[in-house]
Amino acid sequence: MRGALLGLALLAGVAVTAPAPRAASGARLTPVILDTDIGPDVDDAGTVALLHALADRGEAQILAMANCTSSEWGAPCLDALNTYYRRPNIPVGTFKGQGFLANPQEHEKYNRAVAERFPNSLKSGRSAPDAAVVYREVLSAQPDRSVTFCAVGPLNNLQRLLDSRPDAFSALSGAELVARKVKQLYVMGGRYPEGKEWNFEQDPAAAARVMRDWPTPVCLSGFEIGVRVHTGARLASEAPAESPLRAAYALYIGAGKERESWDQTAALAAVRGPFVHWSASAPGTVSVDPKTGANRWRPAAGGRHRYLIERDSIPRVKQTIEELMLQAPASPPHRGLFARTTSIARALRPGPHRHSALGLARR
Ligand SMILES: [Ca+2]
Repeated sequence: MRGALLGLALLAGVAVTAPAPRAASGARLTPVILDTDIGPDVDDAGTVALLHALADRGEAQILAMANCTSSEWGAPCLDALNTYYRRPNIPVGTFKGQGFLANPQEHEKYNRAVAERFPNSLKSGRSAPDAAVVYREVLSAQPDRSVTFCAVGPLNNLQRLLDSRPDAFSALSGAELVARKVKQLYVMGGRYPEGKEWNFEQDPAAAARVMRDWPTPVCLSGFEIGVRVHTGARLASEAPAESPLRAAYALYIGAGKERESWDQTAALAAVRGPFVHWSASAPGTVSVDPKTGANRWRPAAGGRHRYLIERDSIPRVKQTIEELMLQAPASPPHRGLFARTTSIARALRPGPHRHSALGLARR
């Protein structure tokens, strides 16, 4: 099956470079870096859980994560999820500049609670290193053309990586380092073949720059792919009370309710490739208006950009994503690890719908 998919990928012109490391099962292991705006929406938390599940299944290796908002709670929220999933040592960076959200406090419906109430070693984004520095350090230690980047928020961190200068980790510029070490980029962003979507609109200049200059093949999961895949309702009844993922969904949308799965689709395709659950467009070029974030894909021979196209039924994609989000961490919790979570577990008993003034119109 893998061979057939590889052949399909080759025929379709998808980048196939140096073989990835093999998991114990013999399957290809996708080394992945996740860039996320965790906080303004909750599918980012679902995506972190999904990546850990894929790592526990021997399909992915999580190299690093970074938060791309200005919220001080994004990085510790990521660290808390990583700690719950038994990978507390994943490097976590954060955007250090003034970000795209005018008032980050309005977008902290769950990331602050998870950061404050679930074990993690960062406590605040102020203790997290700069995302571009984390990316440079991690990339410099990887085999050439091996790393899969997955970006599920605005692209300001990726823009800063491209703009980064030689440092103690690498004599290469950011763009050179990406060209050397990265195999491919998956992005949740835009609509296809054209339209407008929240991630590109938040930092249109960054989206335009990354789409224009990112030197590897890019596969995009547009708004239309995740919008019909609703997940998260089962967490309230099937995930343990000490799960920070369950807490995140309950705080964001209300226990037992569902949310669109924009970001999970990009991460699932990043790890498994575009053709396992979807198909992909022909090669082309995505252009983004640097003022409005509106995007357009045009076919182009030798183009680096493809977008996902629905193939599997919506219920089937939903089930795949939900099973991964509900997958328990691979080993039992460390004794005492959840001592501080009892108050949030109590707070998260099913109750009135909790979503606040932010509402549900993310995009
Ligand atoms: Ca996101």
